[in-house]
Amino acid sequence: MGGEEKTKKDSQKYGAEEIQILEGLEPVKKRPGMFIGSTDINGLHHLAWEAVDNAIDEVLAGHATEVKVTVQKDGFLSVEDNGRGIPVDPHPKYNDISALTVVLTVLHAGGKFEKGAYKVSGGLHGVGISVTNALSAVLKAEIKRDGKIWFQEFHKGVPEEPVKTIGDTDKTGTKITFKPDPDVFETTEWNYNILSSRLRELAFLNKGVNIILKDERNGKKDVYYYEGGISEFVKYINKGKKSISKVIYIEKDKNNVNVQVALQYTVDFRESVFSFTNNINTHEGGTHLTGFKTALTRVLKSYAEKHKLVDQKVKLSSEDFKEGLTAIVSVKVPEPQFEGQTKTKLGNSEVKGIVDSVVTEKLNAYFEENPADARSILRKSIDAARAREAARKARELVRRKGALDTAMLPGKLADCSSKDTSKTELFLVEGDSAGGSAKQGRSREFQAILPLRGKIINVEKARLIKVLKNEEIGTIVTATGTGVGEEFDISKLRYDKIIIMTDADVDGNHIACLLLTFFFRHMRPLIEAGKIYLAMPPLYKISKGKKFVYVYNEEEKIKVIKEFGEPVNIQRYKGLGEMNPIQLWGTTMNPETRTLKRIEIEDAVSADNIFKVLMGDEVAPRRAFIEDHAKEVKELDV
Ligand code: 0RA
Repeated sequence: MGGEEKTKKDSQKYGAEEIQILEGLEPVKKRPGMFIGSTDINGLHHLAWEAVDNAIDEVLAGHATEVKVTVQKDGFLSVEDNGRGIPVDPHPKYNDISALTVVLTVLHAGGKFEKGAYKVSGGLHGVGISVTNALSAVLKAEIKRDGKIWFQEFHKGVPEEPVKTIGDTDKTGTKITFKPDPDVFETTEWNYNILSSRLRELAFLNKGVNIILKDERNGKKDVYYYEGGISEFVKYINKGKKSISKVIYIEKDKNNVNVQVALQYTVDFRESVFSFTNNINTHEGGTHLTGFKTALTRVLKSYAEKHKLVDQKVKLSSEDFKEGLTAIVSVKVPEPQFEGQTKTKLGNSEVKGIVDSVVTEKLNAYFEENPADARSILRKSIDAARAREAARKARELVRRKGALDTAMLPGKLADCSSKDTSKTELFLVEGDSAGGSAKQGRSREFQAILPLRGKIINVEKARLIKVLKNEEIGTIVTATGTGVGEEFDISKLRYDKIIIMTDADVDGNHIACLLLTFFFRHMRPLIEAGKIYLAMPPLYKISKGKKFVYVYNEEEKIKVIKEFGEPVNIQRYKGLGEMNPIQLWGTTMNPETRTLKRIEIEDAVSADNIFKVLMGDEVAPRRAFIEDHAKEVKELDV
């Protein structure tokens, strides 16, 4: 409110053009979501991406070598590059107001100075640095050029005073320092993980760019620089996996489109393919990805035929070339068209043919020179074709079971009586004794219990066919009702929440991770829809006389002991099985008092990596995963 008042008062000093500038950012302030997607933590970081994209553009144009991002202690974040510096001279179209002011106060003014140079920013980002300015409580621009340091400060997008000089310098560059507006954002706290994974990704996607991330809140620092670009991205994703080919790197400019592809096969059974357009992760794929897959399939198939590597009985399909494939497809397109539900699908039809022809040409040449790689890839693809046929049969079996309603539900399942799937919950419970307590303690109407007693297969280390034959997995799939893999259908989900309830110990964590990995690999939409939760059983019961409380972590324990005053009686729960049905209900299952953690996985690249690390033989990272990816949901409104 105060901001609006001020705008009006100040505007009396300005002429028509200045008023246009002052009012130019109003749409952004009125509807921030339209410009940055949301006002949650993702929208917050979007402010940084606008500034970073501009700095990266300056590097890609060949004028800068370095981008430095610094999180300050006071909520400010700065983005600095050593490029030419945003021009500060009077802009004739805007009544000779400094070009810097125009860039920061006029929507989409960023690219108007230079025609022809193609900007990589676009699509989701690329709304311009003026949006960052509009949604910042304070933004300071410091420009080094023409021997001087130029400075201008803005409050909620409104300049405090015209651009001024504050010193001399022989350097050039741009530094934008800003503090997001707390009236706009749900949170204004910068998240190091979000910043670092995106900056690392940008360094992979733009080889030779030097990106420095510093966090002055805790002294953390990371430097990202990859000479090999996306080849190193593929190596990073494949770290710890056994490869069966070298990393194959393809790059070519064709019809104004820059095509870069890096791929490698490993002994894994999964596919990890990520595509990008102008540095934006095209989650939904598009023409570049189609072009790549078409070419890869055609080249490998014709190599197999030409060298008589495959007999008549096996029919290779594009599916079979996915197994163990890790690839990055990155294109830079002058005028990208983004389509799809989340505007992350590349639509430009010409790009399909361009990528197809570039990949066909280079891959053919590569395999002629590296026949050993071609042969080991094809050996794996032929294996996959044989396994595919077997998997089809196995899937059908599971589907047939799942399709038949309650009559075919697994015997171990204690189902709930309500059919209202907006309220029902399925508890996956470790062990028979805990399963028994849960069955007795539950709310029978809305809560179903599936005790898991057998061994859960590690899906990272097995083909789908074997996964589905695993009894525990089979019963989970049947109970949820959705089917699995290609047949997966979330509309058939029989529960609103699927809650993993395991002991709070090493084994319990391992089982939770195995289940999460399965959901991530084969029923990912359940995670994306926020349907998967972890139950949080208490670690201790602390009592003194007749008073007692359950505590869920070590911090709480210390607090309660202080509150009660020593001596207190501390009972440690080693497992769910130690609680009687009433206790289990009260502490862990009752929607009115329990705490659940919802599993959220935002970034597929890092999640992919995490699961790989997680399901290796080390125990420690599992705990870290749960901490990082589970968001606490207190359910007070149920
Ligand atoms: C247009 C023209 C010129 C520089 C820039 C844009 C520029 C923008 C940003 C945004 C962040 N860092 C930047 N660095 C440069 C300069 C034209 C000239 O010097 O002739």
